[in-house]
Amino acid sequence: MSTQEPQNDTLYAQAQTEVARFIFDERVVQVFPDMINRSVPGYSTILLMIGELAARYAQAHSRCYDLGCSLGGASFAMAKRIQAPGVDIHAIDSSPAMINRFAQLLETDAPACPISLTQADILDCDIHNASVVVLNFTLQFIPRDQRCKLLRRIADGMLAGGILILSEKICFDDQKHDDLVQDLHHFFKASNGYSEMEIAQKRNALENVLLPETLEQHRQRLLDSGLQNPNVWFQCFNFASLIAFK
Ligand code: GEK
Repeated sequence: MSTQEPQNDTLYAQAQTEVARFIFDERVVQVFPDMINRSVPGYSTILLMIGELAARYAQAHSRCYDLGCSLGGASFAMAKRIQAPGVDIHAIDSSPAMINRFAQLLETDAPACPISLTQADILDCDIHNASVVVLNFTLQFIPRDQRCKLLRRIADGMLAGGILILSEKICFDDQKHDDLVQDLHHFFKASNGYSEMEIAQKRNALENVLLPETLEQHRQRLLDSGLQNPNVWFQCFNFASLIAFK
């Protein structure tokens, strides 16, 4: 396991004859904070506000879940702000490299609110007694035909008054608007120092890996899963976060 300091994301800076399918391995872990901040507009604002939402909705003696936690951005944001007694945060990710690095970060910065880490597929995890569930840019990596079942299981494991926060890269039925927001996102990445080649190679790597859907598809699925009032609370170009209530 590497203990190196985080590095700048140069994973796609060199021309590759064949761009491999994107995976969350050790190389991605090393650059992950830089990669997500330079690629996802509003990422730091979303984390800040996940902390605020957890402060409001975490119920005493309940669980908060961070599903597809990566290095624990959302877990740390929640842990810093939760005041309710007896809350613990369950952070789950299928990538061993992510979980190993998150464990190292916890060793140096363990918050008062306990965070437990599990390396597992969120499709197989038990969810219960949940007052706050976070899927921060994770559902987009789950096969589309598995998403309903996962959201039903999440909704079934939630307490009355609990919330689900769902952040996703989204697409639009209106092709003209979809082209515009993709172009604005491209500009955002270029302004953050990514070259045209890096942007293009990363897009190829994510093809058929990151599978976006429309806001309407997300809203309908949340309702079908038994959650209520699904609404967007954050959006920037083709990135949005929704909140839904049990
Ligand atoms: C953050 N939420 O910083 N089971 C568990 N984990 C999974 C699965 C699965 N089936 N599929 C993908 N992952 C984080 C950012 S990143 C988003 C989330 C991004 C994990 C995967 O290993 C990765 O760590 C995470 O979902 C997606 O707030 O990189 O765009």
